[in-house]
Parts: sequence; structure tokens; C-alpha cells
Amino acid sequence: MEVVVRRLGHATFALILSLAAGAALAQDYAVGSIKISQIWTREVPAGAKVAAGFMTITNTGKEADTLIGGSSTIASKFEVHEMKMGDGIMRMRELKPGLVIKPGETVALKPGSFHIMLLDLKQPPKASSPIKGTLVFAKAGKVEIEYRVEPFGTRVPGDGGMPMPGEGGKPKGGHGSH
Ligand SMILES: [Cu+2]
Repeated sequence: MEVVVRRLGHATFALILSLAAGAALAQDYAVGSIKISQIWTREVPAGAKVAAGFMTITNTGKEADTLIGGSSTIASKFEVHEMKMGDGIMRMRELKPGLVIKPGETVALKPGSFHIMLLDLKQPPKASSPIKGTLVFAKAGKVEIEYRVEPFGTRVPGDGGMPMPGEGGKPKGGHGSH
């Protein structure tokens, strides 16, 4: 690296660094001490009224912050949910007032765990059509984000959409009541 610095001079080297950082952080967002990356949702069965959103949230600050709300262009309602095993059944519940991210902590919103619930879908998510939205944190405030859309049944981004056995078209855990 030293050799490169000497040959290129400071200005060129700085430009290369910023280009590399830009490429790596293309889908990352930040507001205040909060950083958000890996934001995705997935296609839903025809007629479904809810979609789930996933992401990784890091709190680089010295105080806890809470994801309290948000919005998206495809749904009229936004909730923060938790999925937990109870009485042998996976159940979802809304987190109120929201999802707490402690100082220095990274929280993964992923299938089978914490997630965003987009309710009252106005249009279904379509793979290759990113969805714009916002997140609202109690301390850091509001940030505009974009969801990448993965195929139906995706558990981990890029797996191509392989529904788990028993994971049918019907949302479980009382979403019908929303
Ligand atoms: Cu949910």
C-alpha cells in the first residue's frame, strides 16, 4: 500500500479510496448514530395483504435508540414485529413502542425473527423492482431507504426463493386480524 500511495500522490489515492467505499456501501443507509444495511423484502403469494421487510441495523452511538415506525410506497401500514416460539407455535406480535437497538449493538431483522410488517398492501412487491420507504427512530429520526425485492420464499437474500416445508401462502400468527 505504501508504494501505491507514493506513486499516485494523495489526491488520486483519496479518490480511489472513496470509489471503493462507495461501491461497498451502495445499499447502506445512515441517520445519526444508526446504520442500516441489507434491506430486503420478498414477493408474496397472489392476493396477500402483507409483506415482510428485513434488514441489519447497527447503533454506533452511546445511547440506545428505538425503531418506532416507518412507511413504504406499497403498503398503507408499517409495523415492527417479533416472531417467537410459544406453545409450540411460531407467533408474531407487534413490538411496542418498537425495536430497541442498544449502543454498539447490531440487530438483524430476518425471517423467523424480528421483521418489518408492511400491511394493507396496495401493490405486491415484484422482484427487480426496488421499493422506497422510510424508517423512523426515536432519537436518530427519519431516514429514507430502499428495499431490494427477492423471490417468493427467500430465507436468505440470494438463495433464489426456496419455501420452507409448510410455509404456505397464508401468513400465520394472527395477521388476518390486521
Ligand atoms: Cu409479522
